[in-house]
Amino acid sequence: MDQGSSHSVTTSHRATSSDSHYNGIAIRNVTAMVTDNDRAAVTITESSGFTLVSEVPGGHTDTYTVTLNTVPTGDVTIAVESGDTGAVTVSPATLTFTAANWSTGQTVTITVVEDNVDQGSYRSMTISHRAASVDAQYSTISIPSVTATVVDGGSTGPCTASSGVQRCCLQWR
Ligand SMILES: [Ca+2]
Ligand SMILES: [Ca+2]
Repeated sequence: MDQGSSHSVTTSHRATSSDSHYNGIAIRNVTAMVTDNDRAAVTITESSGFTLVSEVPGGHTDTYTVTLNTVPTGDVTIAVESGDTGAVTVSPATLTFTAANWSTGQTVTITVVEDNVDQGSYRSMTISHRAASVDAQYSTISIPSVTATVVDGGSTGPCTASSGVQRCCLQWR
């Protein structure tokens, strides 16, 4: 049940005892903040914590998984879109989550497009996600995008960027 991001719960107590000093005595109420963990959300987990593909053989693909955080009231489809299909492609293009498989990670594979064109040492591509569902919580949800680092085949430049690029250069240069 979704009850908002958080709400307070008041627990009252009253003692029962054969000791007349304690029987029926009022005990101070306890109020606790309860965080609702039933809020609709989509979790994206990048393998190794980042997404990087390289035009150099051996590094063409990378993957990440997608799961829902709550049981949807209807099927949820998530469209996966590459910001530049001339640079990277995605597969599959659509993920479908049901009340039966919502918590099972579905894998998206990112594949670099080998174009034999020197485009500089690396570029960042955005992979975006858009949900559709009869479940209003999921049809309106904002899903984080994935940033894929694309290393060019002609790259010989110094590795000065993020850890993902550095690892790639160590591995593939
Ligand atoms: Ca990865
Ligand atoms: Ca290229």
